[in-house]
Amino acid sequence: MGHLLSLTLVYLAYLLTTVIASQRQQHIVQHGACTYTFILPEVEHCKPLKDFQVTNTLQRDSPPEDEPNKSHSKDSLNQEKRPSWQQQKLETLESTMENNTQWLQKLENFIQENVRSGMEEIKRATVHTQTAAMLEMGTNLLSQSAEQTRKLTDVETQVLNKTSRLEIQLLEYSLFTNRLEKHILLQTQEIARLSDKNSFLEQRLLALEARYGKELQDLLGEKQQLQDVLERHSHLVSQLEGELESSTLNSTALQRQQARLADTVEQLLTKVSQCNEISRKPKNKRQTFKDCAEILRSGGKESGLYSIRLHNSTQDVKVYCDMKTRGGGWTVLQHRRNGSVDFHRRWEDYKTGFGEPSGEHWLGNDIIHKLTSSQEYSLHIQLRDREGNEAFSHYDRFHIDNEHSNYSLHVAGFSGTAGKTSSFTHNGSQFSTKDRDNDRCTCKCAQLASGGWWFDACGPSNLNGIYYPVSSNVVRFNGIKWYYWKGPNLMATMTTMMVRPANFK
Ligand SMILES: *[C@@H]1O[C@H](CO)[C@@H](O)[C@H](O)[C@H]1NC(C)=O
Ligand SMILES: *[C@@H]1O[C@H](CO)[C@@H](O)[C@H](O)[C@H]1NC(C)=O
Ligand SMILES: *[C@@H]1O[C@H](CO)[C@@H](O)[C@H](O)[C@H]1NC(C)=O
Ligand SMILES: *[C@@H]1O[C@H](CO)[C@@H](O)[C@H](O)[C@H]1NC(C)=O
Ligand SMILES: *[C@@H]1O[C@H](CO)[C@@H](O)[C@H](O)[C@H]1NC(C)=O
Ligand SMILES: *[C@@H]1O[C@H](CO)[C@@H](O)[C@H](O)[C@H]1NC(C)=O
Ligand SMILES: *[C@@H]1O[C@H](CO)[C@@H](O)[C@H](O)[C@H]1NC(C)=O
Ligand SMILES: CC(=O)N[C@H]1CO[C@H](CO)[C@@H](O)[C@@H]1O
Repeated sequence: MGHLLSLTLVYLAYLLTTVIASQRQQHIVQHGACTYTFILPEVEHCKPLKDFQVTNTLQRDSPPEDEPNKSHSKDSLNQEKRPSWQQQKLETLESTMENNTQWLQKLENFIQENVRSGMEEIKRATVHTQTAAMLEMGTNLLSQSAEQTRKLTDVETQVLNKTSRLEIQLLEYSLFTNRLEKHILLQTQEIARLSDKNSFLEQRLLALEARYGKELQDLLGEKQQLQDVLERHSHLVSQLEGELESSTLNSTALQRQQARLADTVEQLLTKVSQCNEISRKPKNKRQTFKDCAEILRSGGKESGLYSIRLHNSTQDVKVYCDMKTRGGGWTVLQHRRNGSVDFHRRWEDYKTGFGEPSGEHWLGNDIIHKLTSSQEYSLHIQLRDREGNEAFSHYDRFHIDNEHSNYSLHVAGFSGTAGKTSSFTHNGSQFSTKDRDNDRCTCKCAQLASGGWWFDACGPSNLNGIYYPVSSNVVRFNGIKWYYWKGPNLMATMTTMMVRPANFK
């Protein structure tokens, strides 16, 4: 805008210069880097028009004569008296003045006209200049945009290429997705079917649960009743036991009385026989034996079943006596021969014994303890394999502790043909069954090897293992084992454990 303004001013100055003669008074204006020179018109330098002859006549600053004024009238009156050339000159001056005035007006009009047209021209010129610049810029922009367009086209091509590839991939994916969807649909149907089935089953299960719950409730009720009955019965039993004990005591007392009576009767009989000289021997009292050795000594020469009475006990125990092996007199503790008896049993069974003394059996840990702790006993173990080979292991000393010590084993003085080394576990090994684990293994040997035995971890022997009837090459870790005779897989057809007083004969 400033530029335009200064241009306008310059142009104005130019016009003034062309209209008015040169070498006029100049006004210089400094505007920034530009210098503007204004040449102003001056009246005294104005060139008169062709009729304008009089110069310097206006130097006198007097009003025109033609204006009517009282004072001028006076002058006019005076001038009328003056000579006519003066009058003429005055008139000429007046017309010149008028022409000058007109000329000035014309000039003014001309200047105004010119200024207007100049302004328009300036405007037009500015527009032209700017249009050119714009055109150039436009050309530049066009070329640049052409370049850009080309690049864009390249990019577009690439993008199209990629897009088409992506589209192909997308198509593949959508195919794949379709397949998956179908698959999923099938699976969903399958699941729905299964869940239907499941819910049906659940209903049935619930029904069953309800029914069984009720039955369980009933059973629990019955159990409670039974428990009550059992409690009452056990109470009765304990009462009866108490009574039995006292009656036993009573019977002992009676026996003593009987003995005394028998003595008296004997004395009386002796007296009678003495009197009547009839010699009559009293009948043999029923004798009790503490083991088979005593029975052998008192005349029992046949192997078989006998009754013994343990030390400090009133109870008779049925045992099998071996009267043949190495002089006989053996009380049999354990015997196996055909696997008819299950030896994988609980602590209580091993405590009290099981099986029949005539066949396969375990005499009972309590009995063995009482028997072997009443005096010193030796142990004889007789074994037979499938080929009929027999062998034995002998221990000069054998006893086991009571139940409180878990029937700990104590043996000494090993000898025999069933292995050069004793297959028993260490002194002091405790007895274990499937329900009482006292071994020195993190495992449960009684469950692993089966049966009840003095396991260590789990040790080289177990004569109470499972009796395998058929020979096989398979190593049975839970079979009958006497390791230092036949390895881990003995497959014995017969085992016997029996004791006899250490000082026998
Ligand atoms: C004429 O002249 C007188 C005095 O000379 C002046 O007062 C008066 O205003 C004049 N009249 C005109 C019309 O100029
Ligand atoms: C897409 O570009 C690859 C290289 O990037 C070229 O091999 C292929 O021919 C192009 N495909 C099309 C349709 O232009
Ligand atoms: C045992 O004998 C005593 C008297 O000696 C008697 O009072 C008691 O009732 C008897 N007990 C039984 C169970 O017979
Ligand atoms: C047998 O009983 C007596 C006394 O009644 C007791 O001193 C002894 O220790 C008992 N013996 C055994 C092996 O229980
Ligand atoms: C095992 O031996 C006993 C005693 O001889 C016999 O009663 C039983 O029937 C036998 N059992 C088998 C399975 O051989
Ligand atoms: C015997 O075994 C039981 C567990 O079976 C155990 O608590 C107890 O300590 C054992 N007795 C001895 C003397 O080790
Ligand atoms: C086992 O203990 C007994 C005593 O209870 C002892 O006489 C015997 O020598 C011991 N045997 C071994 C092999 O330590
Ligand atoms: C004195 C003089 O020059 N007068 C002239 C003024 O202008 C008219 C017309 O333009 C002429 O006719 C006069 O002669």
